[in-house]
Amino acid sequence: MPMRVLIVDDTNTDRLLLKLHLSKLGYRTIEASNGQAAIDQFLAHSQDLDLILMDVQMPFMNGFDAVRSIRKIQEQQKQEWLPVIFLSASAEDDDVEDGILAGGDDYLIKPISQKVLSAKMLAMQRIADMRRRLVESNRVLEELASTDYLTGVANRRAFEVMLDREMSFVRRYGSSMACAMFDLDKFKVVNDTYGHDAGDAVLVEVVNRIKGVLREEDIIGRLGGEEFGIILPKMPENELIETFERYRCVVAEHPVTYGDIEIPITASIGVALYSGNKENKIELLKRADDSLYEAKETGRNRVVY
Ligand code: GH3
Ligand code: MG
Ligand code: MG
Ligand code: MG
Repeated sequence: MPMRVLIVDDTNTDRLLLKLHLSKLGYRTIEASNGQAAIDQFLAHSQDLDLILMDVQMPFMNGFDAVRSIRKIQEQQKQEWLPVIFLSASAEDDDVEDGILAGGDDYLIKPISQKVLSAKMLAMQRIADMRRRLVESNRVLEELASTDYLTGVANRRAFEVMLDREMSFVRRYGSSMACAMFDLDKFKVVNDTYGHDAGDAVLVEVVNRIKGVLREEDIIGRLGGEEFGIILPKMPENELIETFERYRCVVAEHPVTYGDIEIPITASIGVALYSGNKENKIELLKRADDSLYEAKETGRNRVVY
């Protein structure tokens, strides 16, 4: 997709010349004839805009003010940086400095050489591409850093961040939520009997079964090994046991098929209810873990609240 450029200039002929020049070079263009119109165009097209060429002297709102507003909007909306080149009749050092301080990336003095403008635009494009790659690789890294590799659910770090967030929702809005620790029973035996790969397949299948019965807003994370955390926001106390019994059953009711072997599997679940007391996430998890311990002690394959 060719770069899309917003041309801002109050002088019709200047705008037209730029437009012709850029079209010849294969760029797509949109236009505005003053600062306020430039902001409007920016708001309407910010998803599909690669560069702004901004005149400085314009009625109503000058180019510097327009760019200051655009930068503020971008910051508030956490948008990517959009390159801006000022095109100005003034060659004063102070104006060049003001332009860069206002958020411009470059400042060219009119009359503009078409060759220089093309070269500068290329440089801007290069920087914009680099930024885009950086933003994308940060996104990928962030996802990797918060996902469990085997099962694809949140890892412990990401789970705890979400737990913190859900707990503060409860404190703010006064609802209640469930936090559970979910641990496969005698899983070491599964590994010892069928091999580690079979164990991995069981972990993946169990997670898929649980995900199949979770609501959209529910959260599951792998806390370690064969132990998972579950958060059920807006969960009333009287539905707790019934809900987690369903999760227990969905694991226990059918063995997991691995190749031509059938691996029976059960899980124990320790549940804690959170209704907004002063506990932190570690203390809440500890309560769930205490319930889990009790579930294990009293025979496994059960829910303890
Ligand atoms: P309990 O009912 O008391 O929970 O017994 P358990 O055997 O499940 O518990 P224990 O903590 O003794 O053993 C957990 C086992 O889980 C041991 C470890 O090898 C296995 N495990 C942990 N992570 C993985 C994994 O990613 N893949 C596989 N295949 N096994 C794992
Ligand atoms: Mg002007
Ligand atoms: Mg276990
Ligand atoms: Mg365990």
